[in-house]
Order: sequence, then structure tokens, then C-alpha cells
Amino acid sequence: MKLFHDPDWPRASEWLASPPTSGPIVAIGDLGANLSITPGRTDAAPLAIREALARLSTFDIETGLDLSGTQGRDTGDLDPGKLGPVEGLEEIATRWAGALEGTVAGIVLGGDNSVTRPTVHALARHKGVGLDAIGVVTLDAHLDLRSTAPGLHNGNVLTALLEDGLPGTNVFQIGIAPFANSREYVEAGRRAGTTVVTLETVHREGAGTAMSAALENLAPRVKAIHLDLDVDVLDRAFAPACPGARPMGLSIGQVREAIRLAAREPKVESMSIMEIDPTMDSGSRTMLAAAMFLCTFATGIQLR
Ligand SMILES: [Mn+2]
Repeated sequence: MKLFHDPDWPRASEWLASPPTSGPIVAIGDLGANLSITPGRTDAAPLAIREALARLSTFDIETGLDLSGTQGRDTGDLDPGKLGPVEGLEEIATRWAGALEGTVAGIVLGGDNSVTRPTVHALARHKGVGLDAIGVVTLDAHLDLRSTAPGLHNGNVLTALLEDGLPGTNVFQIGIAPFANSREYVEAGRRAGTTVVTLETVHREGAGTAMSAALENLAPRVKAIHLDLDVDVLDRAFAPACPGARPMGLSIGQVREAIRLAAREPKVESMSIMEIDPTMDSGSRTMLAAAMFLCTFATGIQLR
């Protein structure tokens, strides 16, 4: 499809392609290794998200913010599909810690959720602190607290991080869905001291309320916060490309509100956009939503 060119309607994709100069930088890279317990092509998502950016403008009428106020830098892809979760940890963590150098915040385009482990390690290295000084806020239908006994995958990434030393009290999980998690893993979260905000609570009290509470708790006592967006927190109607998406999920607007609040918090120095299999998409709706989330975070950091 050839895109209509209008110099007065700059595209989000052009923003990312433009060379960085000075000021805030958003580093974006595919660290997608395909490590999922559900077979799929999440490794194809980073390219598909980049392509979807071409269909968005740079301007957010809701905030008056434009992507041109944020310097974007695409750090390129890590050879996808080559790394397993164990051997990939060091390489991905090193690469991402390097990408964060000199940036205000970085966005990882995954990939499946197992990539979140090295991403959080990278943030700790970038800050020169241990995992005990890092906060993690997830927007995800799932706890990702399965046992690590069978090996690492996208469904036990949080267990792996807790075992690595991330304190459960530093973890806030927003959007946890009914009939998508087991009693055993809910109990595991409780034992670890994580905070869970279920979907119904978010629908009743607001996504902004949930995110604000998490940030207000974490920001005064950690050095940096990672925002982990598993796009399957969206209602399945909005995210056909997310195998994990279920009915009763969040709307695009709810997720956007939460992202904007997180982006405004200076301690949120990294974000990941995960768990999309673009081959399952319909009408580009998931890819356009993911691209919009990227733009929301990238413009939102101007509110700091
Ligand atoms: Mn999930």
C-alpha cells in the first residue's frame, strides 16, 4: 500500500526514523526471542509495530503533545529466535542496558513476555542497583507466576524475577483476568507480597486510579520502574493478535490512560510491549493499538 504524502501530516514512523539530536531519547529495539509456551510468531511483532506507526500521525490531540518533542532512536533488532531464555539473559540484558545509556526511557518491542526478565535486569544494571531497588508494574491479564521447574518461558517470567531477587512487594499487577489464572498462582503472588488489581477492580475504579496507586507506592522507594505491557490485557475484541487476550479485558483508552500516567513518572525508565502475534491480527487492530501505546508513552514522557 502506497501511503499518501502530506508534509503537514507527519507520520509516527518518520519520527522514529529521524536521526536523534538532543533531548530525551526513546530507544526502541526488538529483543524478541520466541520463547513462548503458546506457539506463535511474537518475533514478528517488532517489525509489524514499526509498520503500523506509518498509519499514525505524530500528534496527540488529547494532550496537545507531538512526538517531535521526544527524540526517538530505533536501536534495531536483536537477532530474533536465536536465543533461549537462559542463554539469552546475559546477551539481552547487556544489549538493553547499553541501549538505555543516555536515554530518558527505553521501549522494548517484544517478543514474548520471557524477554521481560532480561529487560528488568538491564534496567537494574543501567541504574547500578540490585533488583531490590527496581519496581515492576505489569498491565497483563496474567500473573506469569507459573513454576520455573519445567524451564523458563513466558508464563513464569515473574517467578523467575522473584527467584532472581526482585522483592514481591515491588511488583504491581494491573488487569489480572478471571479464568485466566489459577488459585495456586494467585496464592504464590500473595506469599511473595505482590499487589494484584483485578480486571473488575480496574473497570470499577479506573485504570488511572490503579496505575497512580502503584506509582505512588513505588516511586518514593525504588530507583527505577519498569512498565511491562502485555497487550493481552486488552479485551479480546481489541486484540485478536494476542493469544492470551480474554473477554472482559481493558479498552484501548483504559490502557492509554495508564500508560500516560506511567510515562509522566520520571522513575519509569523502561517499558515493554509484549505478546503480540501479528499473523493472528484482524484489520490491523492489535498492531495499531500497540503502535498507539508506543506513541502514548513516547509523548507522555514530555509531561515529566
Ligand atoms: Mn499475559
